[in-house]
Amino acid sequence: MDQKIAEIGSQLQKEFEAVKSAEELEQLRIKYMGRKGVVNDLVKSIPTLPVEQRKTAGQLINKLKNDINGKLNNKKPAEESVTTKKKGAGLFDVTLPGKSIPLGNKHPLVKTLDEIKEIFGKLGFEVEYGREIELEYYNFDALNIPANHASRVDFDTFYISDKALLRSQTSTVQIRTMEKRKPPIRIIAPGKVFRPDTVDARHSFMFHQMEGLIVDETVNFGDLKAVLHLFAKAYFGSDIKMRFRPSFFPFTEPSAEVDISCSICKGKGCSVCSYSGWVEILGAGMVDPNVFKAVGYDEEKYTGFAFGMGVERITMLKYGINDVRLFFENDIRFLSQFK
Ligand code: 2NM
Repeated sequence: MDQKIAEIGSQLQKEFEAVKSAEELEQLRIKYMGRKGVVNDLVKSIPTLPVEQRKTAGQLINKLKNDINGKLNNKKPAEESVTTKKKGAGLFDVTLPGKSIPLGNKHPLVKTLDEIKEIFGKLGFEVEYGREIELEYYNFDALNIPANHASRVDFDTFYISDKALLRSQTSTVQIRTMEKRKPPIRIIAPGKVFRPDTVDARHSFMFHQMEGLIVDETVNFGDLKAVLHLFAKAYFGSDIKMRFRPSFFPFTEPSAEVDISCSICKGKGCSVCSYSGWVEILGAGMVDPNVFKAVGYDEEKYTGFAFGMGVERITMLKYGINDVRLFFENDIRFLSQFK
């Protein structure tokens, strides 16, 4: 038996050395280790041996098994490296063009928000954030929108409870900032707002607003026009024109709606501007004295202006996007266009 096992061992060694491919190696594995293989035959013959020889035979067979397994495992990587070398793989041609790795990019709304912050930052505005769940007081009362007043309907609101709601405008941030700081104040407040609108190409129940506020002792409507004109030229391009139309907001007096010459057709008339040549980009006005009273400012001493714009809206006007839902569907074919 010992003799036989030793012979199998040396036979195996020779056959291993001759192996050239993975298939041949597999054949060898089956021949020795398979269910009807050489090693199993040996195991089966143990009961035919005299009792005193069985133990050593068993040990020798186990050792042979381990040897074969070791050889099988060691042979594989060696085998592979032989073939890879043959094919010339593992070497590479440094003159080939590289594979480009696709990079992500900022969401178009984040891009717009970054640009807005940059432009107003240069004009000395600080950025303030507030909370998305607000009290009725900050969303309405402090903004000179009395209870049961018809104008509350314009800012249709998701109520959470009697007094708590999802803010429908970021003016809440302005009120909280004025409550905790004294003038001079120069801030912008970007963020999410919520209104129970039915979703379509122009409406979303959640969108982004960017409001701004300046309060000081001599702020006037001319300052408002200058700041907004500077912003519009920086964001849309220096060739745009701007116009102010009289309007009404409860929190500003006087109030205006502000248009720019259509950035898509340059004012010539197209479907984006309904062939008028003008598109509305924001609302603004001089802060109503009642708002100053609500935050405890001396309304005889201070004046200020405020403005608000839709972030989705100005992004759509700049790039000619015709459906607000595109911002929230996360379709990579849309998002990847804003490098
Ligand atoms: C707008 C238009 C006009 C506004 C007013 C205030 C505050 F708090 F100072 F009274 N914040 N934002 C305002 C003014 C917002 O959005 C279209």
